[in-house]
Amino acid sequence: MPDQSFPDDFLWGAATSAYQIEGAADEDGRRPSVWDTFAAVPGNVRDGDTGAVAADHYHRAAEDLDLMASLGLRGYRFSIAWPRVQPHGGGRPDQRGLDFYRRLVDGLAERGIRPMATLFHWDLPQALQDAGGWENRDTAARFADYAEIVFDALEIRDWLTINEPKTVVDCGYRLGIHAPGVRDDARAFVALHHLLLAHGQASRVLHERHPGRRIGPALNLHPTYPAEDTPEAAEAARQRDGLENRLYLDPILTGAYPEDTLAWIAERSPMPGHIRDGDLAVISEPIDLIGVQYYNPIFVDAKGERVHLHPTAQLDWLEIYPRGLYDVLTRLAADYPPVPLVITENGMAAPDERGPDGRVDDPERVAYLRDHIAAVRDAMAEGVPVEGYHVWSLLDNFEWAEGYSARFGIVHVDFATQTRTPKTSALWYRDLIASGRLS
Ligand code: GBH
Repeated sequence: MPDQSFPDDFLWGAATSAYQIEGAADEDGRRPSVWDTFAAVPGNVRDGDTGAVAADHYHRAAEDLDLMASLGLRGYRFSIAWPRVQPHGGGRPDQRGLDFYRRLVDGLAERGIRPMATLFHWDLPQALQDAGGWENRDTAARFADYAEIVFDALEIRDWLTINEPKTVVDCGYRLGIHAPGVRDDARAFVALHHLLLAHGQASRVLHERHPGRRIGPALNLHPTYPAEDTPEAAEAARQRDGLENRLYLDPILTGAYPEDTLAWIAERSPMPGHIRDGDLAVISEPIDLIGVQYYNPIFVDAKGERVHLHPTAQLDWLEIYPRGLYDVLTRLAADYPPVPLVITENGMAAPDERGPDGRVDDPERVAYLRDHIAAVRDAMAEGVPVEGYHVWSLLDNFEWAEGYSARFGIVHVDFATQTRTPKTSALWYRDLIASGRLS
């Protein structure tokens, strides 16, 4: 039986993002982000839900901090809302927005919880979208300005740049199911290049201004596998790996786009023409950590179509395959230069409801977390440098196009009353943190 225990200093945390929990969309000077605009259009979000109130965290941060402490969390990953700091996407910051995050960071420090802040979790100021958004190269420069403001204002050691550039590209610009709702490959990959440029520029700013602090991207990685034992399926899986993983990992970690994937993109997008001399040196600014986000594998058949070979959670993309997390972690260690890894998201959705006894029992989530955390431990046993694990999510929240119908929290939120109830999984996680070992 493998060793069940984790190092004493393992960072056990939980993650959230601003638009998904804060609400208070019009308060303290905040102006709309692309998600306020997108969610306001009927048909874009299930049931017409928006993040206007969400989990009301902006008004309940003190209570939520106590909740984190009661679970024994050692780390908390949250994101900063750019439209609170620079409501119009540029210029002098609004101090009220910064003060909210200063108080949050102070509250974490008082409780001995380590902060990890994401600069951008999809809530681009609408004013910048009106100027072209990520298709406009200037947005990367605006992002570096914004990053400098928050780096200087907040006493935080560990930072993440862009949350899941791949999801912005795929869901926001190819499928059109996330803000800004574009369905155009030509535009999507131009946006991709500028997202990566923004990542690199902000990372440089941190290193120049705050040596000793750490920064990296938060990448959703999807291990790809052939669904059948044919050379065609193997080749389809290799191609798909380019679009899912190497397209993000290679430029950041090795300073070059993967040639096969870039050739595929060149047939669909003017993106290669937007790569200027020096861009890849910026994009490959050395990083101090990789935020690894893992939810599901991708199995493809000979035609390159995704097929599901395992049970799925509430959302049909959420095929459950814990071994995929082990494969992602060991692959990073084998194929790329060594960088400390932090799991910045992992979790599952369920339509959890409070039972008559007032409790919320979520045995499927307990099993999901247990099996994925065991996969992390297996990778660590082989020497993969994983520093921590953040469950997605601390609270039930606004699940983007799914609205409030999909609950990812280990803590249930009754959105009518904003009552928080730790689910069985939260109590299980609390016990795991306290003991430091899976049993
Ligand atoms: C993460 O995204 C996000 O960082 C977080 O905000 C979110 O709440 C959490 O995970 C749970 O979803 O192409 O129709 O099959 C996960 C992103 C979600 C991206 C599913 C790809 C596929 C939708 N992934 N999506 S579809």
